[in-house]
Amino acid sequence: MFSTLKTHPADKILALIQLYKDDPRPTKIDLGVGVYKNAEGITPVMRAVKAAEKQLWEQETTKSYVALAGDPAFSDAMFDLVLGNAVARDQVAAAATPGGTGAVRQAFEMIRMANPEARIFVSNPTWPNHLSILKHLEMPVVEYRYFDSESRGVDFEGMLADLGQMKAGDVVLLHGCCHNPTGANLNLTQWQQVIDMLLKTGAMPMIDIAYQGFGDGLEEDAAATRLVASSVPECLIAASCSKNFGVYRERTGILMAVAQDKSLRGLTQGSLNYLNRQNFSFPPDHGARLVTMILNDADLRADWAAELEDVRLSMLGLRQQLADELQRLSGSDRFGFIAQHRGMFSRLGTTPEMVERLRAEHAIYMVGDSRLNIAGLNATTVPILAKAIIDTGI
Ligand code: PLP
Ligand code: TYF
Repeated sequence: MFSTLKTHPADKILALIQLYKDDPRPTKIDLGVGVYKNAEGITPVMRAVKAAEKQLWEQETTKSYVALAGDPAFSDAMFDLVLGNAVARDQVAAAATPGGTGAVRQAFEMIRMANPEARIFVSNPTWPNHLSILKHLEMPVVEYRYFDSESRGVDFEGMLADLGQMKAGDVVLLHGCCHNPTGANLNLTQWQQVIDMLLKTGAMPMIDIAYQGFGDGLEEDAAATRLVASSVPECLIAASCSKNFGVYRERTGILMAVAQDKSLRGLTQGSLNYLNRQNFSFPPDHGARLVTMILNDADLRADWAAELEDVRLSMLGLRQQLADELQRLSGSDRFGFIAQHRGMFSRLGTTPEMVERLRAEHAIYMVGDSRLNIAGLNATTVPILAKAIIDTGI
């Protein structure tokens, strides 16, 4: 039986982790996988998470099953965090999932169940897992232009032109904030134009939001998602708590479906429950419970928001430092985009050969498409990276 299995290409981002581990050079710098690291290179457990875990350990009396869609209190708390007042609560169906990836997977399956012909429009480039899951599900994919390799910003004209090809029954996958892998994002005026295009074509948006609080702030990063949700009849939102709560391995995420009205919400909720049951039954609870406790307790929430803000500002500071250093060394503004990008990532826009040279000659690890994790840097390594970029001739 097993001999009939095919080999699968490895995830390039995850493969880098091993390559980095195996590199004996003490000066090596890891700018690969998208995990937040502080200046000491540590991915800390957030203070509020530790405090909630302590409380939970003291108070938890059972680990019996919760519900197929997870704890309704988690759905309520995440609804408030992501959607705020954008839509009515009774319009939204929601189910906890194993991480944001689980939410993405369930969203795609729900789309396929509702319309087997649906084409999924994805940005070029997008997070590789989007493509790999869509391929696994054998769903049709159409790429839309996104990254402008000259400006390293968004090719918005190209994007809108490509989205003009959508029709009713299609879905467009949009990154709610902090685009992965480019770091280039739409402004709210551009989001409004995308919404106008959705209304014109009748296509449905699916928003993947995995970095709320990492870009311009918790509220600011949710603004586009809220604008979309309040403007279109239906949408799907896959949200991850891995990064903004630092609970990566707990697998904490949620899929929310904004339905046209209350009656469709019931049908949609039934489908979310059904899909959870088919794929993994009850979703993981531990991370979701911690998130709920934090969001519902004024002190824990304030402490979490403050720590998250420190994380955000530290990444912004590193961006500015890197952009300034590159300006000094290159005598030009051509790296100014690094300070404009938002979130954990920036795409340098150079070739795989140059990325390979950075690894071979300077022990600097970034993803082959020239995506670098800003949080992998600190004040000492920024000048080392900047010099390596210029020495390599990028
Ligand atoms: N979507 C995007 C764009 C991501 O970058 C990530 C990565 O972390 C996720 C979703 C989901 O992550 P997780 O499944 O770890 O919550
Ligand atoms: O893009 C990243 O680096 C993060 C982490 O298969 C990640 O989103 C990367 C690859 C993967 C799962 C998570």
